[in-house]
Amino acid sequence: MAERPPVAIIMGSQSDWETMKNAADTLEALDIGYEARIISAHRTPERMMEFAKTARAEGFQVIIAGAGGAAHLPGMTAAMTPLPVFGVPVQSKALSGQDSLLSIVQMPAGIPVGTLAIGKAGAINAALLAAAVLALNDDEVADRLDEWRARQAAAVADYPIDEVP
Ligand code: RP5
Repeated sequence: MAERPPVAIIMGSQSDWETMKNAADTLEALDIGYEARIISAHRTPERMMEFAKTARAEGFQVIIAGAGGAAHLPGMTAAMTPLPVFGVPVQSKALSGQDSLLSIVQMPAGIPVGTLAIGKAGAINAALLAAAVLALNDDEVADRLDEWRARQAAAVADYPIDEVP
């Protein structure tokens, strides 16, 4: 069996990729391997079960799950794997992601999903949180995460300027 990368990015639909690509790009910037897959709790429940039940044995260490609307994917996945699951509420058209957020964040006690912000910020932060988890046992990842933060800090100007409209 081919060894899996440490992070799985799963999402309910192709339409989630625009958001979840931000997690993928952030992992790439940190030189952390990932596999991105479309897995829907509603439309492909058997694919979800197969993935979640085997994720740890396959070699994944952290799962980032993005979904929108009645967003069951992160919670259902977390119910079937001991791996840490970070949920990204995708900004839905009807309710701007409020539905996604509440669906993901309000897990009953016993099965946790670490829930991030709605949309792009949440996807980026899910990747950074995944990196922080991996960094606990990987000094090279820890160093790259430190460098990423240092670059971010260095890019913030001391003083504001007038922007060209
Ligand atoms: C959810 O339904 C997906 O996560 C997506 O955010 C939402 C809408 O999916 P599409 O109708 O765009 O495929 O399962």
